[in-house]
Amino acid sequence: MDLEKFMNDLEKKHPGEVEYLQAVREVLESLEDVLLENPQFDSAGIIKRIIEPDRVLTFKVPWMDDNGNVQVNLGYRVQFNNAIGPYKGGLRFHPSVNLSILKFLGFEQIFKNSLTTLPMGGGKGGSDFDPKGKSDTEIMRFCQAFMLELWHLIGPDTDVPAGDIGVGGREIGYLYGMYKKLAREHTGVLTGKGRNWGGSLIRPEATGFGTVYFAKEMLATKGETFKGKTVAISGFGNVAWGAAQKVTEFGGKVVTLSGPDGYVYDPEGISGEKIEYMLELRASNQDIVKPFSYEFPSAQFIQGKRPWEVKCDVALPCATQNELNKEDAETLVKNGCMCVAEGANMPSTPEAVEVLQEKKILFGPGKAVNAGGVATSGLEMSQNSMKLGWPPEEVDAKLHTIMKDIHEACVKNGTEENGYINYVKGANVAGFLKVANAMMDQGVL
Ligand code: NDP
Ligand code: 2IT
Repeated sequence: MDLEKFMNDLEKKHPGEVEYLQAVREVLESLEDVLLENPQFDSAGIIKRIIEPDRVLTFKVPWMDDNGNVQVNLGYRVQFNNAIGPYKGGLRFHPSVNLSILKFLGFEQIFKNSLTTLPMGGGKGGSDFDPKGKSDTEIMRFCQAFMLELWHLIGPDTDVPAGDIGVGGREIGYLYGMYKKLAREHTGVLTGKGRNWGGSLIRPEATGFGTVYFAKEMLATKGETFKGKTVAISGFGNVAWGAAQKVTEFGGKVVTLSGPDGYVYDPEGISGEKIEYMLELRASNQDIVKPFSYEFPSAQFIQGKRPWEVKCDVALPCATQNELNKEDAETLVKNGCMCVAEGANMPSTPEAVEVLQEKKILFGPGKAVNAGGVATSGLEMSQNSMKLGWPPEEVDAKLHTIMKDIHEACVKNGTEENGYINYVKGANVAGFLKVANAMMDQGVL
């Protein structure tokens, strides 16, 4: 396959969809050997089919703000691929949301969901709605208006949305309430639900916990553990919160968090009540991390900078895409960082990944590292189908096993001749093979 020609043609078809094109290129680069060894995939047009979503649904979301003004946002659901299960993936509410971002996330989700070992296809959705500065009632009205359009496109065996940036427990509650009213059904159509109404225990923590379970396996390949390690985390949302908890539990010291305004550096470590305060900060809809430094005097706020300039052993980017670039990667390497594991989706630029891999730093891509969130969503779907709820220890044990299995799949499919584990290749190959074989079995669709 001539990758450059293929990517040129794809760019002509989807001009300007930078993030989507970036995600497709990364996967195709990893699949070179697999495609040579399996010419049947080419004859069945698997690549041409897997890179285009089954369908893209867009709608307008009109709603009224607290001042009585009518606001109109755009809503989307990208149903990408359902070869191995119902479409499954989060909803993102952020002003930066556009089709390119949702297509990149939906595309990544196909392989991530395949890696979880659970039967889930790939999808993603969201809106350019900005939760910043909105009141609780505005958020409720927006969620209700959004669901008024989305509800007939989804279903517990069709398409199961969940949270992502800007969509947490509160939003899932409002969305689910409206779905239930319209469909007149109490089903597992959304995951991340409240514990008393069908949600799985530890789903809020799962992405962050899973990220650290995966990073623990990565460190173990070098005979290392989290004990005594200094850890830099970006973001201060759901994923960063779960990751900070688990790193602390494993004996590591989290020294940074970040927001769009800058980062906080706390040499005494971010643990206990400081981690709990992150929840307050997120729920305030203020979009800034600076108040953390007013609350805790040991924390210093560094405006407009990213946390990667801080000396650390392990870096866990948990905020958003393309937040760790080539220079950041070079700084991390220079400062002796041994492991970068992506809690967010595609936070490292391709140039940053190249630097880390060239220097043989442990590098885990988002679709493997952060798969614990959607895996626990899959467990929530199972519990809903069975009308049962498992205790937290049981869900956590299953999550831990899944993350170990994903790590093993990456090692099996990504270990190079020199012994270096190319987790990017390993995750892409393992995730792809299962979906491609299912597509082969099901005919040209
Ligand atoms: P949250 O909304 O809870 O938090 C997102 C965090 O990233 C916030 O701190 C947010 O700040 C920050 N952020 C957003 N944009 C920027 C930016 N441009 N620069 C710096 N910080 C920014 O979302 P999650 O924690 O759920 O998601 C974080 C990442 O993890 C995303 O990449 C998401 O796709 C991924 N992920 C989430 C999963 C989940 O289950 N929730 C599962 C797997 C992956 P602010 O909102 O103030 O801009
Ligand atoms: O990126 C992701 O994997 C998520 N936001 C979670 C998706 C889900 O369906 O739980």
